[in-house]
Order: sequence, then structure tokens, then C-alpha cells
Amino acid sequence: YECTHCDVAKFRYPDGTVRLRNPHIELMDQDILYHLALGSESHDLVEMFGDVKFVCMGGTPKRMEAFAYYIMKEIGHKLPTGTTLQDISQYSYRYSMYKVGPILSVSHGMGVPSIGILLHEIIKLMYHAKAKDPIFFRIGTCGGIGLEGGTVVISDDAVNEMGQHHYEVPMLGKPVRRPAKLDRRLVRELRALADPEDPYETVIGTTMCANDFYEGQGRMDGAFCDYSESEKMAYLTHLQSNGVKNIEMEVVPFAALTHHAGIKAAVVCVALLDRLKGDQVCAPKEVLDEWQIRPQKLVGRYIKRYLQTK
Ligand code: R2B
Ligand code: URA
Repeated sequence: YECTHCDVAKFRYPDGTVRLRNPHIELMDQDILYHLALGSESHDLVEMFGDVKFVCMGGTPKRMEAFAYYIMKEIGHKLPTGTTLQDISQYSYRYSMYKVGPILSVSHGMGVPSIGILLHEIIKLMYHAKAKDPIFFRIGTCGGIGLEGGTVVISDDAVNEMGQHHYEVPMLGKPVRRPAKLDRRLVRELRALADPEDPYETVIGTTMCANDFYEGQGRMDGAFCDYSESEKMAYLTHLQSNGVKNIEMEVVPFAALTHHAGIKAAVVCVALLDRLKGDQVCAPKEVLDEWQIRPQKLVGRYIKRYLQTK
């Protein structure tokens, strides 16, 4: 069937379950999801994950544990008395994963390779589990361009540092490109859930994905710097004039791999600073902690609304 925002046919089975663009997986005796500490034979993945409707990803294990508890309260999910949430992937020592009813909350680490590996395994997890029409969210942090710290940005477009709209992966010594596309309808639905009473702005824009936090994002406070302040400002204002509202480190593979798998996905990040005003993240910890809840609230509203109207 058709994608909601472009004319690429969605690669999914008619019942909504995820199909894999890899003929080899179903021929294997077992599939070990090494970085999740799960396997298709060692675990009953259909029983454990067949009901998953939302996969929420964010950088740190702590934030994703906090999101799991937050969403549990929001949807009124109760744990059996005397139990706590378990980190399903704790023995991978790589990523953390919590499950609350139909919601998975997973940490993805920092940067393109880390989220790329996770996406391969989570997409296969959804396939093995026969989860229907799962929606993926990234709830993260970013640097804003001309945005006050604490502003929430919903990405409607993803570009790399070269301004290209694709994820390029070297395969067998040759570069392969996959379009980095996000679901436009989901962007509008999320924007509509921003509360006018919120004491901060929620904006829509292009997000740039960088492969580095320092020089790759035009910072002058790394261990090295070979450009001047005016060259940096010229670069950032050039990005701004191209509609770039924020810079983070995962949007391109996240958009490209979910799109390639026919999975609806969105990215919601909070800006920790305005890059036109500085490079260092210097807001106090309590302020940063409050800011980081903002994307969770927006995605939480979407999930709650969805589960109520179902
Ligand atoms: C945002 O914050 C991290 C870097 O501090 C990175 O994972 C990202 O995308
Ligand atoms: N994450 C980034 O990648 N960049 C920032 O400036 C802040 C958070």
C-alpha cells in the first residue's frame, strides 16, 4: 500500500505486520538479537512483544526508564504488586529496554552507528513478534538554531551535514543511499497536541544529523578547532536559512531505516541551548531534567489519545 507522505509503497504485510527486506532471515534456524540479549528461539518473541504498538527511543538508559514509568502512570498501567519494571536487555550491557503494555521504551546511545545497530535489531524484533503497525518515536535532545533552550522541535525533514536527504551506508565497499523521510501526517498530529498553555514553544522544522558533537556541529569548544567564530556563525546562519531548526546525531538513520521498513516514525527533541548564542550546555541540571520531559509529554499525549480512541 501507499505511504502517507510520499509515493513509495509500504513494505508491510496487509495485516500490518512488519515484513523484512532480507530474504535470509526466515531461512535461519534462529536469529540472535545480540545487542538486545534476545533470540528468536531462546525467547517467545510473539508472546513477549506481539502486542507492541509504540517503540520509543532516546539516548540514555535512565531517560528511557523514566519514560517507561511516566507512560505507565499516563495510561494507568499497573504492575503486579511488589514488582518493578525490568530492563529486558540488561544482560546485553549495551542498550536498555522496558515494556509497559503496548509501549517499548529503549535507549539508543549516541550517534549514527549506535542507533543504526539498534534499529536493525528492533525492526527484526517487530518482525519476529508479528507486531501490527508499530509506530516509532525518537524522544531526544538537540541544539536549537535561533530557538530558546527548552523549545520542542518536531522534525519534518532530515538532512546530513552535507544538506543531503539520505542515509549513506558503505556496503561491500560501495556507498548505498536510502532516503531519510519522515511521516508528514504524524508531524501534524503531534503539533496539534502541543498545548497552548505549555510555557514553551513547540515548532516544526528540518533537523540536521551530525556525526560529531563538537567540530561536526560547528562548535568552538572541542579539543580541536580550525575555524573562526565568523566562519562558524556563517555556517549556522546558512543552515538556518535552509530551514534547519536543530542539530542532533541520529535523525538521518532513524528516518531512513524506519522508512525503508515501512514503519511510521517521528522525532521530537528538546533544544538544550541556542547554538546562535553559544556552544556549551550550561543550563542547571534541574532545568535540563525538566526540559527533557517535554518531548516525553508530547509523545505521551499521542499514545494516550491513540489508546483511548482504539
Ligand atoms: C543529542 O544529544 C546527544 C549528544 O549530546 C546525541 O545523542 C544527540 O542526538
Ligand atoms: N545534542 C546534540 O547533538 N547537540 C547539541 O547541541 C545538544 C544536544
